[in-house]
Amino acid sequence: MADEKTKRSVDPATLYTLDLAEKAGVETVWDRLAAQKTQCKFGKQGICCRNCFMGPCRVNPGGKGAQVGICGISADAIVARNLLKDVCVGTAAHSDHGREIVKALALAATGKSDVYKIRSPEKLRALAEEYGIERDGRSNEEIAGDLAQLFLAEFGKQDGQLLNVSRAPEEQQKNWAAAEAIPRGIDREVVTSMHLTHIGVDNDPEHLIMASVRTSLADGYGGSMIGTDVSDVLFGKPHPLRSRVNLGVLKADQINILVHGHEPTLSDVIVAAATDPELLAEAEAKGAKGINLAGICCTANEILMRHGVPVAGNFLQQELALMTGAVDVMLIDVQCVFPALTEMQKSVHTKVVSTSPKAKFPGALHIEFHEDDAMKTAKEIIRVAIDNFGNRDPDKVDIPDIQENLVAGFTTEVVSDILGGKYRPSYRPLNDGIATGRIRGVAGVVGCNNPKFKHDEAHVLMVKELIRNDVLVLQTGCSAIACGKAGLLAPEAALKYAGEGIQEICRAVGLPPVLHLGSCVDNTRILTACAELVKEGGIGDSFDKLPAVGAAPEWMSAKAIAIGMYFVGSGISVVIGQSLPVEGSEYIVDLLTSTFDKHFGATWTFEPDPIKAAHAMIDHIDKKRADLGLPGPMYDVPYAPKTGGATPTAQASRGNGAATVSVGSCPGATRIED
Ligand code: NFS
Repeated sequence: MADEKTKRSVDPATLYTLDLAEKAGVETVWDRLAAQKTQCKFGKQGICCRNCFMGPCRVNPGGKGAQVGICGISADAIVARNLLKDVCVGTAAHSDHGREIVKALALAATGKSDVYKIRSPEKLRALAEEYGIERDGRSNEEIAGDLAQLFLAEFGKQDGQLLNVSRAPEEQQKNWAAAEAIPRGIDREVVTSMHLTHIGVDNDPEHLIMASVRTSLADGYGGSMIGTDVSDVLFGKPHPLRSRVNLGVLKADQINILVHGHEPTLSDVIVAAATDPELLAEAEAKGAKGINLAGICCTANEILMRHGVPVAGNFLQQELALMTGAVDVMLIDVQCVFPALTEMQKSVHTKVVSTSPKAKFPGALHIEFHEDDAMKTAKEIIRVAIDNFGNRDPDKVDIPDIQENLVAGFTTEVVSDILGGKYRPSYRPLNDGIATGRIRGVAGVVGCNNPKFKHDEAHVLMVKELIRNDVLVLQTGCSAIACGKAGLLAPEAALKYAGEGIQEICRAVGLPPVLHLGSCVDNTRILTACAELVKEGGIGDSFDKLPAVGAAPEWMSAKAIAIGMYFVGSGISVVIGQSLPVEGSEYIVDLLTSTFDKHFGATWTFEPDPIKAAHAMIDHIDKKRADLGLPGPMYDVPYAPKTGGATPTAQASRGNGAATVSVGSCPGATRIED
């Protein structure tokens, strides 16, 4: 295989199918990245302003050319305003997802839906208790109706504060109040922040950044947190289960349906429909040995967590899955879906079926999904796959025989149940493990793939180095899928990769060293788990004091920025691979990477080398331990050498202070002096 190609991924199934794509002359995301040539540095640094149409303006702080925009706005404010817009987009995406799930809860409350039911009355009643909803003598449906209305009101609330703000420790709430960052209503924060970014409104850089914190908190403690809680009520609370991951989960002799996107309202129903005896009989009549369901991206994580449905791959594998020639339908809904899929389907027999009223893909077969008709739509889509099975060319089916075992299904509650035993749920053993230094600390490693980085490499290297140093790792999203493919979520990973301390804990309480907590919306499980650590006591009485840290080494989406911002705003420092698009303003870089510590007790760090990033995370954990007066790690091991850093692909990302990328795609643009 050509050297150039092996630079693209560490995953053998990805390399195998990349080879298939090359032989078929089919373009992939890596080819399209290369076709971009050099990317616009003004955009990358956040100093391109398109907020009014006197522009677009490009400013070049400290260099040649314009120092301010045509309206007179400073580079600092342009950068802050652009970042705020990104946070709005990410928050809107998560929160709109959350809204749909609450609407499905309202439907379940009517008792008339054949698919949406209260599958976790326990969680429903726990939430009702938390929010003061009457439970005695009332049916689950009655309670669910009240809960749905309460949550819907969170989206439309105008003033006051979101209910879940009170789930955060007091210190965080004080910090937010001081920074005017307490989120009022979910939709309100997005709309108000978008207003702030209009020409001639807010141009105070710090004020804009605080608005981005407030908006991101409306995601973390609003849309996303509600989305996770209600998904548990509707689709069942996840429990640890075994499954498999990577393209080898596709089956040559069965009808393969891949679900790709984010919303469990559809994918969960597809899981039920795929076992319908009538449909199975129809599949058999067409010569298939069954209906095989698998997933890509976060919708895969949703049905993996609750049903053990195998995961075919993460973000950068969505096109390559089609190259196996074995996917009869790829069902897409919203977020992280390449428009290129509809072009890709032309070279194979796959039918791409779009389902969301919010996302149409020209060239896809559009079968619109509505919650009140969910099962009928799910069956219709499965029938498209059954019919399309006959169009498969068996000679072109080429599924890499590559898959890994994994364990998923961890939640805030599950960790407590496992540690404390079913009748005495508790975080005490975990807190004790951390306090003694057997576990050095906790790291959330989450987020996307990005073709600017060698696919999966940064996730895998970072997580291996963390667990080797006795840091317990919590994962979600495409990062969890990456580590699953590398065998890090398998039960035997502790013995193979973890340090002695983690091994002892894993043996004693039966936890793996890397816990899969679900989709990106489920990053809120990390917040609620941290709240439990604080409540249990002994390792810090607020989030910013915990020996805990977050990372998104291969991030690429606006959602990732919103997530990072609500973690940092919550006092949990975050290390990301490529920098945020803020480097056109030294003031904003300094605010996010340093001054934020005074406001929130946490900062952003930009570090593309995952080993260096892991070491920065461990150092951060050690500092938090020292601040708390906790002993050092029980089993200290030397750091791994820093030579195994992430490999940038065609479009090199930059490390701190190492920018050399020239401006190419803005006509008339000149290079910015670094
Ligand atoms: Ni998260 Fe999920 Fe993956 Fe990134 Fe996209 S699927 S919500 S944004 S790419 S982790």
